[in-house]
Amino acid sequence: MPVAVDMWADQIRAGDVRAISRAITAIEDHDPQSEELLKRIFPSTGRAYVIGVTGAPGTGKSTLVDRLAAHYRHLGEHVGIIAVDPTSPYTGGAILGDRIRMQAHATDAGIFIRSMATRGFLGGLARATGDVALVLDAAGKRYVLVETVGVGQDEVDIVRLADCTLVLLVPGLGDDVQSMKAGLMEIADIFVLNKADREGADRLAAEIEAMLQLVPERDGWKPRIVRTVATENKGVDELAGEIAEFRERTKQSAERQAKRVEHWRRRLLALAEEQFLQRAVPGTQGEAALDALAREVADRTKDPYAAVRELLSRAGL
Ligand SMILES: Nc1nc2c(ncn2[C@@H]2O[C@H](COP(=O)(O)OP(=O)(O)O)[C@@H](O)[C@H]2O)c(=O)[nH]1
Ligand SMILES: [Mg+2]
Repeated sequence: MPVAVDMWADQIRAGDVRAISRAITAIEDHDPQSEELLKRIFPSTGRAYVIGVTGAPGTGKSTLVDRLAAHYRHLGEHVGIIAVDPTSPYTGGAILGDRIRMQAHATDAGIFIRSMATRGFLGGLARATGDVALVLDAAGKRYVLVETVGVGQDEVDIVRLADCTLVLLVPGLGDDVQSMKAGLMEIADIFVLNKADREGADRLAAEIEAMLQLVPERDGWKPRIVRTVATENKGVDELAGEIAEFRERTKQSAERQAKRVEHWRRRLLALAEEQFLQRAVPGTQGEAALDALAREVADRTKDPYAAVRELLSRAGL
């Protein structure tokens, strides 16, 4: 097995599409081999620039990601795309629209697109996405674009793994800045005002501007607003320019360093939690056992400390 995993890691480093696909499936399936693999490829990671693209469904994330990917491909860079969209109906793990996009890029080995199945992760989705990003990083993708719907904590966690976060807003969706989740406002490095061809773009830009007055600058960076019409490829070069400037400005910043440490701190805790749970309440009965314990505590038939004690001893601790 070690030899096989070594070979697999080599294939990934060489950018082999099938090896990458297999790795992602192994991560999604919690295959123990994925851990061995990730250990081997980790030294080859840290070179990709991860761009998170988030916003409500229908704001044009997929369309924009596609255009941005094409932009980077024109520069000769290899690109990886991870689409995480729990609101989309999945058919065998891939969103239909993304499948079509995949076919459009099928002849280009420099671009890798994968939809993540979001079922059955139980909070581990961010971890899985992070691991997939590592695989694409090791495979030589210089840009990794992560599309996610900005709705729940899971999504915010996913976006946290990005080096640069784009938040998409569109005019006239009843998606006013006021109603936007505060969490999303805080993580936006660049606001993309997509569908700028629509009425209400000026008003939305003014609203974002007004809101930005209230947000303190981070590391001397005031989030920018870029107008795009993704379907017509308008504003995409400007957006890439802003991303490049953000990247340059934050390269040496203490904030970025702190963000990376914080990122790994979260991931280490998530990994530890996952591994602990696997030991304490393993297998398919695991969730049920945990539920049963939680119910006992809720019913006051057990105190929480006794329940934790039980979990710890089940894990052999
Ligand atoms: N008018 C207009 N339509 C757009 C624009 N960008 C995307 N769309 C359309 O909006 C719809 C949703 O786009 P999609 O990329 O799937 O959004 P997602 O759900 O955020 O990934 C599609 O029909 C796109 O063609 C834009 O800039 N202007
Ligand atoms: Mg989409």
